[in-house]
Amino acid sequence: MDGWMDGWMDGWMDGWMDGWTDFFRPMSSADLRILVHVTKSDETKKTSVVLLGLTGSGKSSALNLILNRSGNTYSLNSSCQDPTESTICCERKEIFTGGKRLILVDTPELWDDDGVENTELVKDCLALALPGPHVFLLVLQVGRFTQCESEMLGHVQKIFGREVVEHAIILFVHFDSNKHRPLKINEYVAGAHSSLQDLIRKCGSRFYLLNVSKSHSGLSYPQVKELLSGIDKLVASHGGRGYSVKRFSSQELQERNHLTGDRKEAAYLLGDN
Ligand SMILES: Nc1nc2c(ncn2[C@@H]2O[C@H](COP(=O)(O)OP(=O)(O)O)[C@@H](O)[C@H]2O)c(=O)[nH]1
Ligand SMILES: [Mg+2]
Repeated sequence: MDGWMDGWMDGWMDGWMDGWTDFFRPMSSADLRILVHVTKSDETKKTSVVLLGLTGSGKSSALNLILNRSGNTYSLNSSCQDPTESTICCERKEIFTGGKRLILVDTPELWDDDGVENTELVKDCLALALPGPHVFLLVLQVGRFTQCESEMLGHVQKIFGREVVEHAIILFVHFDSNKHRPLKINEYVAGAHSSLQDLIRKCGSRFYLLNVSKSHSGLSYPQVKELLSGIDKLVASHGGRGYSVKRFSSQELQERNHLTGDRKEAAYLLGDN
């Protein structure tokens, strides 16, 4: 009897262990293909937002605030390996917010004083914004509107195409605002220079404000929420379709993103659930 039980137990244990050894075996290329396939289909559901503007306008500060307020930073890709204090390359961050993944692409100024684009940076930013970009945030600092700011939309349209305005939102960044007299952005815009009003009008009169301040940060929670909902609304108005810049093929951009893409998928395999 003992011998029969032993034999039965051994057989049962072998089968049971087979299941576990199968579970613990290293992933085959077929497994990886399935996982990568899943992550690729997830990719197409993402919304991506590119932050554009002059150096010092507040793009990186705004992006960091959005990341802080919406939590859950997901992954990071960068078109360069050597991040420094000021932005010198395009960077991609992801957050999980409102049940969706949102890609945020930070950029350095993409044009020089004569408005001539840095084509490599432009390609980087578009590659990192795949499957979009869906929205362009044109970042302006409150209280600063010089000749350079008034020429910005012209440069952006030259680089990305005239229709870029249909996917654009103006984002005002206010540093060190007065907590006792918070800025009312509608009043600010109503009293602004006509060329700023013109710029806003060309961008469908879509504008939002973010307060960047170390001393009083409470205001920025509802501001980030409003901005994210404005982004959602604009994306929905385009049926979720991204914007394509005709002079770069999607194949070229996908290939450009290939290396960072590999790293991204590795991050999903480790961290996604
Ligand atoms: N007054 C003030 N300036 C800030 C604050 N945070 C950043 N800055 C400055 O604002 C400028 C814009 O910052 P940044 O977000 O890097 O601009 P970007 O070049 O558009 O990315 C930089 O010169 C920063 O030093 C802040 O809390 N208060
Ligand atoms: Mg920056």
